[in-house]
Amino acid sequence: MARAVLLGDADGRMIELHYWPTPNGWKVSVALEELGLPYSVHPVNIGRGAQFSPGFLAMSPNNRIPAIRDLAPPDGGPPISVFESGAILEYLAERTGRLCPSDVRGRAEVRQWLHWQMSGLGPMSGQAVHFRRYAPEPVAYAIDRYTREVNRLYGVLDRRLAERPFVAGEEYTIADIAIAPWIVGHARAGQTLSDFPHLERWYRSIEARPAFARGIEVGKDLRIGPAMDDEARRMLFGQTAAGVQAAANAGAADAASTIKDG
Ligand SMILES: N[C@@H](CCC(=O)N[C@@H](CS)C(=O)NCC(=O)O)C(=O)O
Repeated sequence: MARAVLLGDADGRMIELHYWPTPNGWKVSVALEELGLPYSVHPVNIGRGAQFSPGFLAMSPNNRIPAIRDLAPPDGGPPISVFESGAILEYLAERTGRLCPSDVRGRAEVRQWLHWQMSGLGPMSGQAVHFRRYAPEPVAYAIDRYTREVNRLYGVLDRRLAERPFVAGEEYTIADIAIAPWIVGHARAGQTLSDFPHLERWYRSIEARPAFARGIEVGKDLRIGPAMDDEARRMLFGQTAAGVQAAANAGAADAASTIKDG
């Protein structure tokens, strides 16, 4: 029986990207650019509470960007939404059959480095930047602890890249796409790239990819700088279970305007 072919939104864009220009958001904009999938960008102003809007929470119950909605899923069914950047990268790779090898060994390589980024490099770099740039007063122990841990992780990555062009081997994969956006802010995390020559060589080769550059540019004018205002601080750093519930009940900001056509 013929299956209805869903082409996406009115303009034929199959993926909605719910996004703010941060390292976790860039992973998905970079992947979508690399894959050449038609997508629309829906800014979620996390400094103004848009992550608590009911529409966004329905896709991303953890009130964090990024999230996607696939308007034309391959099974022909209703839209599929996915949150967590690692899960989104895996979804897109599976959806397209690209950016991840098909053999069991190659996939295992990609997955372990993807999860290494999700559980280690991302959260530790986030804490390092938080205590180095955003904490209301300097906390030497926290700065030292997270800057050292990020340094250790850069060392792990450097050794890995000493023996292969890309993180998972010979090919550029979603593991590279997960990691590289977190290297963009290496100075903010207290790291010097020239201390890690293999990592630096790899990062320069990725930075030179047009799709990477385009992905990082998506919504760049929206970025929250180091001079974060009080409202953004409260939204981002004051969250508790009760506070998030209250914001969700209040139905915070509307996050549905499109800023870029894919
Ligand atoms: N593990 C999550 C982390 C996502 C995350 O931390 N997103 C931040 C921006 S980089 C965010 O949405 N913050 C909003 C908030 O803290 O409410 C992922 O990789 O998707």
